[in-house]
Formats: sequence, C-alpha cells, structure tokens
Amino acid sequence: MQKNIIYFLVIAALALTLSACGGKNTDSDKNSQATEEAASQEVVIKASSWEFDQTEYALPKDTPVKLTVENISGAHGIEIIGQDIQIRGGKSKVVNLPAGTYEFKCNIMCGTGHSKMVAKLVVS
Ligand SMILES: [Cu+2]
Repeated sequence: MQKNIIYFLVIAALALTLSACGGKNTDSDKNSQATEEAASQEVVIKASSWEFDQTEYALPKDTPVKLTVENISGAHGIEIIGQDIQIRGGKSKVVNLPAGTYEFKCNIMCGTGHSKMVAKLVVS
C-alpha cells in the first residue's frame, strides 16, 4: 500500500518537472533576462478580476524599465498591442520603448470580464 503512494508521488513530481520545462524559451525571453540588470526602474501592473489597478502607466522613453505583472486576484497577464511583448502574471520583462502610447490587454482568458481588461502605457 505504501509503495503505491510513493509511486504516485514520484509520478506527480515527474509530471510537475516536465510541465515546468515545457514552456518555450524564445530568444526574446533570453534577451529580456540579459538586460534585466540594466533596468533603472520598475513599473508594477496589478491585475485583478477584472481590471488593472490603473488605466494609464507612465514610463520613461528609450529607457530600460522592468515591467512586472502582479496578480491580485485571478490569473492574468498582459500583451502590449502592436509590440511583441507578453508578460504573464507573476513575471517581469524589461522593456525599452520609444515615446508613444501603447495599449495593452489581458492575454489570459480569465472569465467574463476578460475583454474589459485594457489599459495604456504612456511613454514620454
Ligand atoms: Cu483576461
């Protein structure tokens, strides 16, 4: 009986390890990690069901900024529209954007209010 439990635990541990390694490791992920140290400031976007904590977030232009998405409730992430930048809740990415206004939206199907989860990055 106890053997069965141990067997089950080993399988569960293996499954967890495999799924953790399953995420794709793209070049842009590597780049963002390499530049993480250079970010001079951090902007935290707090996501809950179903809104971001601000409608606009100010960022300095042409400056590496660590963008962090924090989930307060539910599971959310962001996709900066028109840019190839996606950040899952609980993660950070260093971005370096020219001046402009960038809309972003939640990129994880999170329920009934999902499509209302939009906000802006104002880079100046
Ligand atoms: Cu969503």
